[in-house]
Amino acid sequence: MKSKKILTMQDLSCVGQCSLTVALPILSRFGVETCVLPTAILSNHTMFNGWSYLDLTPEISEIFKHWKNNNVKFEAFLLGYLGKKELMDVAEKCFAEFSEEGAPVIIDPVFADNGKLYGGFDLNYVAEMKKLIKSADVILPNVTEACFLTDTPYCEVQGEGYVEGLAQKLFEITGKTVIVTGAEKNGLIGEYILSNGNGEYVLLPKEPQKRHGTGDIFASVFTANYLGGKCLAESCSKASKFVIDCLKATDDDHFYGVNFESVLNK
Ligand code: PXL
Repeated sequence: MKSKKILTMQDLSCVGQCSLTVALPILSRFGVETCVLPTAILSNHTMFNGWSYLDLTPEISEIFKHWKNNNVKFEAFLLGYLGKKELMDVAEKCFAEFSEEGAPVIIDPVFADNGKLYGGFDLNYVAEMKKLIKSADVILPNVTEACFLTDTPYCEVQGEGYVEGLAQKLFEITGKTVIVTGAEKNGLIGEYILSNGNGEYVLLPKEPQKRHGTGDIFASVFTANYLGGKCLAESCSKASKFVIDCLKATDDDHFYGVNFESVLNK
């Protein structure tokens, strides 16, 4: 059976097990033909102590020129860390020019966690992301990103109705499927899915350890399952279980990512 051809647009961090270095192997392993649009090359992700950053935005118009000449089209899009607000316009152009009819756009906004923006981002970036998510069919913000995108104060303890409220506000912006990750309920953690007016939690026991790149892994496994025809809840559940297996397979002193390679090989 022919696999779906996806374009994933995110940075290439040379070291750090995140963004393209997880999306490409995971999507490919799940049988999805994966094309990449690297937005920037970083020496390592931004949780390390300093990083180099080569902005690839100027190259992208050249890339698009050749794709256009060759009539390249994609059947799905997965966006992760972009890095610069100018890339949001580039992303819009990309959907407009290179989309097969009905190709779903999945956007993980990737700019914040634990109540804070990642290094290098500011509120202008958030404002642009608020516009870009209107082009998505599915968005995958974590709770912090959902707060920034809806101008809601971040609360470490998620009270009754808090995540549902965030999802509802995001639905009012996008009109499409909203999946808030890192949602907590009854001592469990997972996703809150709001789609076609129906809200649903997908929850699992909380893993004590936290590692970078797990959001990117979640988005990749989710996307692979979703494109493979699984429903939203099952795609979330498979992706969460995959991330938990990765965390369990990772040594305590491996600080910058997770050992997803061993889980992919199972
Ligand atoms: O995992 C998200 C991510 C992706 N890319 C870069 C990052 C981060 C998170 O910090 O710094 C460059």
